[in-house]
Amino acid sequence: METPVVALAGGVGGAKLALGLSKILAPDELTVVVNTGDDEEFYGLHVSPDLDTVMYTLAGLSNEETGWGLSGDTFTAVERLKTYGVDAWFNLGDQDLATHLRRTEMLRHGKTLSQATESMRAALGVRHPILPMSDDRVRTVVSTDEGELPFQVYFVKRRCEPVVRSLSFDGATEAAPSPGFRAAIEAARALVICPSNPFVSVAPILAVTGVRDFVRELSGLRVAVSPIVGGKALRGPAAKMMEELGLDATCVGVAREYAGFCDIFVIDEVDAHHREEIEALGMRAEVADTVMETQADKVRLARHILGLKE
Ligand code: FO1
Repeated sequence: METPVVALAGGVGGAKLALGLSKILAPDELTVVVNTGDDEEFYGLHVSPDLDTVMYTLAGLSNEETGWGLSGDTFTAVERLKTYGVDAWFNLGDQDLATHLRRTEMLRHGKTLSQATESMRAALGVRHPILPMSDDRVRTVVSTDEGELPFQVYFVKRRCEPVVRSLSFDGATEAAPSPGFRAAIEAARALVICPSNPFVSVAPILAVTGVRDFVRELSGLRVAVSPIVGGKALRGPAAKMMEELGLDATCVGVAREYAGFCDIFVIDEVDAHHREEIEALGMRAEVADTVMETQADKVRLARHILGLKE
């Protein structure tokens, strides 16, 4: 694979591969573009969960147990909000609060989400660029058997229990890619779609005006990694969502989402028997050990992907 590389990422799964890539590639060889469809205002603050998960992971500060927030954080401020009668179901950690306070203040003073993210990632010592997919407001809405739910209500408050009927990305067609995203994808010699949820992490990025065309026109290698291994999501509701949407909850079902604009689809060793079905979709199937538990796993998968050739 040639550089520079653009990696599209959602939360935890995306952050893991982004970390692996960042251990091999120099800061001018990798740009991580992150979903902001999950962004929401909580307690008066702008929260960007996926941007923060990627930023904290690359800074070595992430909470490995929860997958979100900062390692060793406490929740006394949220407990205090409950004392005031606030229905505080979204847990912002005490240290994490500083990130949301800073971001909100910068946005209120006219800075863009890109500028706020850039300032904080540099302050945390992260050397690789991390960019929001857009500086414009895009919000993922989950249409369920309980009605339309904002993404965080579906995911955190309702613990992904409602049955998903469809997904939409409010504002995506009016949103422009962030300036850095546009520049990075124009310069890119390869694209990696991280093993994030294709419906709620990657789809919002692809829904931003022009992004699908940018990806289609990219001359280098375009590689996607399956977040579904052995018919199960490594994390999160992807498999349950696929079943509810009437899709095949396997790596093949994910591959169908990327057919037409990906050259190589990376599947886990346990899914090697799906190779032919994937190749029938017009993509090359590449078998790898995609489960990333340790840092060595993340670097190993990243190295495998970077070693792919047309
Ligand atoms: N996920 C939860 O399941 N419960 C929480 O209380 C929660 C709080 C939270 C705070 C900050 C943050 O950046 C992320 C947080 N998340 C929480 C995770 C997040 O909502 C989701 O994992 C992502 O949006 C999905 O990628």
